[in-house]
Amino acid sequence: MTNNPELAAWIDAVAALTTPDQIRLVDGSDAENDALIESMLADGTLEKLNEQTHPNCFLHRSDPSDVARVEHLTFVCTEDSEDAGPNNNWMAPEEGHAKVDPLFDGCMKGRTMYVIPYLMGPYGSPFSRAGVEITDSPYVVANMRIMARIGQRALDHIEAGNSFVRGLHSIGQLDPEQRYIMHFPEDLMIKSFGSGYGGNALLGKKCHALRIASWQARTEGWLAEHMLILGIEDPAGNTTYVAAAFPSACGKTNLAMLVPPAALDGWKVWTVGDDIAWMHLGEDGRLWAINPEAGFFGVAPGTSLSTNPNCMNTLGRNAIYTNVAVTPDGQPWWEGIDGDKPGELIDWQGRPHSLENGPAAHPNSRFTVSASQCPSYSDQANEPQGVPISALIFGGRRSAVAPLVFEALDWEHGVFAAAAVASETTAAATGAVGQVRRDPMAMKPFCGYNFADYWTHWLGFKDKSENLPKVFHVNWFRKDADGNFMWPGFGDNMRVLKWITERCAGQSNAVKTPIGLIPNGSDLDLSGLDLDQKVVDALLAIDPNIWRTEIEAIEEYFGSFGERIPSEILGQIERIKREITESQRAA
Ligand code: OXD
Ligand code: MN
Repeated sequence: MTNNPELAAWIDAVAALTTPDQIRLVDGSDAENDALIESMLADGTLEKLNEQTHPNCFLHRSDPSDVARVEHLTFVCTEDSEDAGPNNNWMAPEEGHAKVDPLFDGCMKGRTMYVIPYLMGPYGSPFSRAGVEITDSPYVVANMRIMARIGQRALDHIEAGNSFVRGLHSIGQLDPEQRYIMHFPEDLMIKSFGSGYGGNALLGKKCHALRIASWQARTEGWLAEHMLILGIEDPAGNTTYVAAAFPSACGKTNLAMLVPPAALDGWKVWTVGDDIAWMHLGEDGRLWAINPEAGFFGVAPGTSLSTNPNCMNTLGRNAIYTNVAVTPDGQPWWEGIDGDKPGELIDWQGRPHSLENGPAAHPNSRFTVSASQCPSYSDQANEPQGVPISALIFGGRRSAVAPLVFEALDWEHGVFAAAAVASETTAAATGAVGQVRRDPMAMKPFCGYNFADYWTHWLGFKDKSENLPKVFHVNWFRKDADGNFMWPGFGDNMRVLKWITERCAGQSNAVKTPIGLIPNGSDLDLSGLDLDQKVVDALLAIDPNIWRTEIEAIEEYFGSFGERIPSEILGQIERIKREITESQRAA
């Protein structure tokens, strides 16, 4: 199967443990994919959607107990618990293996074991990394084929002597009581059992490209982040690249594919990635970013021609839909899609839709589709060196407190502001929705090591370069007293992106406040937007009393990291508190 002795030995060991009926090395070819799809149609894993309206599209309904990432069952197994940190569930590696290995024992009996060599990142990039996922799920194979670069070229990369991450996955019996997503960063290894869903099962994505890669990135001096990457082209044809981190289901895919409003004629957005960025310092001191993924695994509900036309024009063909509803004529359907709700629908569990059963599409229903189909896909997306990043943007879903946008005073303050991000939880993970939690750099579920060490790693970049990106914080989700969103969001977010590019070019103004640099209402291009000046002022206002409480909450959160917390972070807290007091005295 392979001339790499380490890989061959691991495949043999896994086969001996899991006892599959057959073993297949996945080559990623069309013929192989067609045969897999046929077998999944035959056994009901997939359903064919309307070929006229959605050519080559399929629906998968997952087990109803297996619909999202399971953070409480996700572990980072390091020798020293302090290395995993309070931000992760921890187990000693020995204990982690002892917990899952018995579950894998014989689990592939009667099944085929697929060996998927994959590459995260463009072919020929010095920053791309390989992995091998062994799985008993053909659905995982079909999704990995879209999300990563799989098959012979990935195997060639491994056989050329490059290191690879070993990921073992079985759906087991899809029993939530026997579900574990285990990471062994010291051994570049993942073991995932009992789930067939998204980030739990497509191991190249969250497990490898974020948890394991963030560990490698710290050791090797780069950054693996939960960020979209986009290019903003101005009317003169200059493109500024930015990377932006938002928690799951907070609009990364929409921002990555944004279509500017008509009033901002001549501006364009180019999509490089919608979920993950790997960034390295270039010789010029700038951060250069690649998207390790090749596809989008996006949240379906809310996606429409008005919220994300580029996405709608991406996902109408060659896509796998998971847990969406279907119309009587076999078209995928979800809450928020264009048009009137059809009178009859089959819901995500395959039942005739009835409101008593909740939404027709699961709130975390997804589409998997190749990035190359996206009309706004950047011609730089496969550049081996990546794209140079001028701004890093962080944000969360906050109905109160955080203003529409602020710019950090410098790198150190930017790292603090990113580490202090809070956001309301969404359906992307199991658990309560709508609760504010700290989600530093949008990496709470994904940082494969102690957050305090992670912030130290981030802060360390200031000693390595004088050419780092500017840092911004945004919040599209402020609500008024009646619970309505105050900012239109979606395409109109271009107005904020425009101000950000202007700031990167040393243009446009800002006012200094204790929490950062805020635009005046007149600094934002609001042409063609019918928004009351009072609303704009409220979106940009910093209330010192609210911010004092916020800083206290941030301080308490950082306190949970004990002595490892970098002094610069504590210094920022003191500075902001002092400046809030001074501003109140002056007022
Ligand atoms: C994702 C997530 O699937 O963040 O990208 O949950
Ligand atoms: Mn994500």
